[in-house]
Amino acid sequence: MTNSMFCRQCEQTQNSKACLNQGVCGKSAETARMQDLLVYALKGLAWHGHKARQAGIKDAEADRLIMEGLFTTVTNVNFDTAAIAPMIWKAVALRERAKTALAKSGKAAQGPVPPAASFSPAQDIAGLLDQSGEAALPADHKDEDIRALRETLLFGLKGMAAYADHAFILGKEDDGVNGFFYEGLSALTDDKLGAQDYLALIMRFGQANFKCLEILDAANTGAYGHPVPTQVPLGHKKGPAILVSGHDLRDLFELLEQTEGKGISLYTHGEMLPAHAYPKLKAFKHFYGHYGSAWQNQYKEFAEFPGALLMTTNCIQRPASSYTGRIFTTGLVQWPGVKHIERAAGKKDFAPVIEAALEAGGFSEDAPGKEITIGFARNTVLGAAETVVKLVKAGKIKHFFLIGGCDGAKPGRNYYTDFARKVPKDCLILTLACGKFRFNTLEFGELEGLPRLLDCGQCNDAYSAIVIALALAKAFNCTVNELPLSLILSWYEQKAVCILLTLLSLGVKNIRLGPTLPAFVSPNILKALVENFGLKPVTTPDKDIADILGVAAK
Ligand code: FSO
Ligand code: SF4
Repeated sequence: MTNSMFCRQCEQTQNSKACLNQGVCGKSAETARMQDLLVYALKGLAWHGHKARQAGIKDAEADRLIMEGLFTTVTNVNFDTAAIAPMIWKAVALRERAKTALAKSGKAAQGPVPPAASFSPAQDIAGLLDQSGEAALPADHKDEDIRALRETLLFGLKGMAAYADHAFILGKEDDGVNGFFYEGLSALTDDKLGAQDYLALIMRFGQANFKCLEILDAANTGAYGHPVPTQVPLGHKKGPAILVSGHDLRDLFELLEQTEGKGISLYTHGEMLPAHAYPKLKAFKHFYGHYGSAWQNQYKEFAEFPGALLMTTNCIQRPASSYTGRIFTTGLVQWPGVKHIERAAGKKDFAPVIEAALEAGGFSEDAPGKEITIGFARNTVLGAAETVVKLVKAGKIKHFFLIGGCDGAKPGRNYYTDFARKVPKDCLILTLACGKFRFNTLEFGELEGLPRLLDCGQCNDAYSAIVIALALAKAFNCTVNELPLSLILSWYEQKAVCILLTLLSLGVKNIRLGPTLPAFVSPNILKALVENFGLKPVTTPDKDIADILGVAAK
């Protein structure tokens, strides 16, 4: 067993190249290797499963494991090596089930079987870690462009798995999306495929992910209603408190139900902020406000929060000793030693979280603080579409800037704060995901009665932003690229990768991406993205705004 690893799936990767001994995110080499082996086992399951699906044999348990397994390997989700091993054993068992079912149907796979689809996993953690070398990404292919394309597809699939998992939890899935996981993962083992094949597959992936975003939107709005404009206090209320982070609305809903009438106030952190705008969530009187900013500030903000902390999804960081006793994880997010709340018999029992909140005592006084307005998802914005179109035609709204994406810990993200500040007063800003914490408490004022900053929601709500852009294009009888709209995106982890691929598959051009470009994209693939899609790295706010609006830079 060695202590080496190779991971370059997120924006904060070491030296913008790869994490080789320890993840900048806190992921140990052991966890990274176990995650590589899980992805390898999932590719093997997909190889047989894809053939089984083509023969009309489906397996709902395997669909679910692929989703959960891939989501487990997304940045800042699961740091617990021991918790990952059972998923590998299960993937191999389901792989064998698919193989047997195929053989019984008389359609057994012919020809050579890739190693990922035939390996036998060790039965203990040390043995699995020894095996993980063959699953490491550098061993994947000798051609750096093929490796880059395979990683692009894999990371996109990981992001889509997160969205599919959220939708599934609320009772929505799509067979085409489920099927694409098998096709995509299985293609990652096919040495006959060349760059053009992967590029075509990546474009089809973008379409599959668009469908996945659509079912997630239907899941969230179906369960909790369409978000409405909502004022959210950034201060606090006297008494016991629970802070909920991550993206999972069902966890939040169940916790709200279980805390009702107990004198505890609930607060959101990071990506959970948009939850305040959903009618069925905001109906809870004790769902009070938002505390703190984005995920990378949790070390300081969680330490200062005088209550219990619940992580429903990424991004978790190594907990500080000052709050290890009052932080909990649930769903796929896990950290060794942190108490995990499982779903049992269809229900999550948050009693330990509630006890920890009561024990911590909470805030000693009321301090409501500033308020921010959120809730500008597709339903609300499209409700005002007629007015917006008139204002654009009258020259009163000059341009739309979508400044969206993830926040992160590396320096250089002030670009997004400065950009938002410098957007001319006759332009509207749309935003989503945790990158907005760089500027969402600034005063942007109004433009012709519309707030100049429109918060569409989580990264999970990217569908809303895309639907708004498509509806505006329809209203103006033009393409999205002809609209007075520019996309200024910040990326951090693999959900951002899948959203970017969806935008490219929809033909959206001239996206500006930062703060740095992905380390997994090779120079040739980057060249192709620049030539075909006009993808641009961010430069400086002044230069980029001037370039977009066609005026001289200050
Ligand atoms: Fe942020 Fe983390 Fe939502 Fe990501 S909290 S960085 S793209 O997991 O998911 O935007
Ligand atoms: Fe490094 Fe990012 Fe991988 Fe963590 S997820 S090990 S920070 S590249």
